[in-house]
Amino acid sequence: MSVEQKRVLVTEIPGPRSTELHARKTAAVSAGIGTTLPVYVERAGGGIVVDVDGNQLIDFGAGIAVVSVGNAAPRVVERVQEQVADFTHTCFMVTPYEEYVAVCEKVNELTPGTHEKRSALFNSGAEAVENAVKIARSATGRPAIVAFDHAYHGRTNMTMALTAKNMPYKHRFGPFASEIYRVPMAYPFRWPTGPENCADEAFAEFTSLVHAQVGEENCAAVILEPIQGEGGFVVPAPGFVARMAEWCADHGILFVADEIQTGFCRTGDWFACEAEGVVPDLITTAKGIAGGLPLSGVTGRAEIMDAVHGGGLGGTYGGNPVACAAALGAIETMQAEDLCGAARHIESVMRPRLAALAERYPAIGDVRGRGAMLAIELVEPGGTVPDPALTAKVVKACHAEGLIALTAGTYGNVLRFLPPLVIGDELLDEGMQILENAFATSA
Ligand code: PLZ
Repeated sequence: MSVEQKRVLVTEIPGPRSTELHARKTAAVSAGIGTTLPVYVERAGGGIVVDVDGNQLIDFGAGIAVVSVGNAAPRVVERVQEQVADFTHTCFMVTPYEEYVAVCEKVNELTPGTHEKRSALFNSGAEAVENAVKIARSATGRPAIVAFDHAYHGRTNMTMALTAKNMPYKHRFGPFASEIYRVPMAYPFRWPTGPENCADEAFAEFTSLVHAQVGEENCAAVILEPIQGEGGFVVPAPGFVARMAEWCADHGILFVADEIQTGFCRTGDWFACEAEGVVPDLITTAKGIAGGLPLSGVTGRAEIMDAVHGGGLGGTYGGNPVACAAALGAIETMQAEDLCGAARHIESVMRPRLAALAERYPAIGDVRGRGAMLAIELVEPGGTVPDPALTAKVVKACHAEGLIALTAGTYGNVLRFLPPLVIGDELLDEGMQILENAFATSA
């Protein structure tokens, strides 16, 4: 690895060069584009991000669950360099190329279920979700799509409609796409009658709302993140997803798993649905698939994916050859280095320490997630009243010590951890130590 796997702080965070660049950003870039941590990056690899001031930060964000194989992962770099020198673009819909087909073959093989599958490739996660909706409507001839409380599916018009949270994603951006219906999420920590009743009651509410407010025969698809991402790493109550998927199948409703954040080894399996034993009809993927290059996909049952008329799906750049080459390198890395195993190892290191932290600080109301997708939810002790102020304070303290940490959650009170799966134990330990210190000084 070309970047030394060591945290180094040589200036305050952000340092003077980053601050200078940030002033240029403010003058040149739309204020609508936010910044979590204004350190400007020069290089990155493994579990380290190097900034323009020479600081080396520990990465617990992986660019929001993207560089699971590490930044500039050797197999990704090699394949991209070869591809970029051969050709950069022809448009797959005009004159196709093998790399696109090879990515589809791989994803068809790796996603849950042994049935015949087809895939289509796009550029961003939101674009994959848009296309899953198009495919589901076309295949079923039905209009309605059901999404969940706390869901996040993107920032385009259709995906804003599917996304639950107003600020910052939807505020003043309406009107939104129609025929989107929302149902409660089986969110154990916040279920009004307690976590033990969550799966049963959420399932009952789901079926009752779909029946009464949508009508099963009007419903094309239900879309769910098997572990919610931006919504706060909400793990649905055990059994909920399987019952819901089975009920959908009984009513000719497609079950779409949005695995854009959870997919490609992140949760310790290739896809998070596997832990529930659920085989979705359609799966959306992006983020981890291509080691940092923009690529996304929809994968599903052949008869659904092929129901769309010829030429009905596509886009100029969808499945760009360089992004496909990166994906082949990333997937090869996941297989060769057993990154599903690495994600489970990360959980075995982090979860006990998060649990111990929760014992010490009653503001930590819940520790949850799976694999290398873990989170803590911060509340006023003893209850469920969100504490976004403490969350912001802790994350700021982490940043100041050179740990890239992210928040999430409808109420902005979740600290989430998404390290690259190739991070070493020393950095993982040091990152946890920084988090523990941040609680000691903030809580
Ligand atoms: N579905 C489950 O997590 C992207 C969003 C960051 P795009 N999550 C990170 C931000 O603030 O924009 C995401 C996701 C799930 C869809 C998406 C959308 O993927 O590649 O950002 O379009």
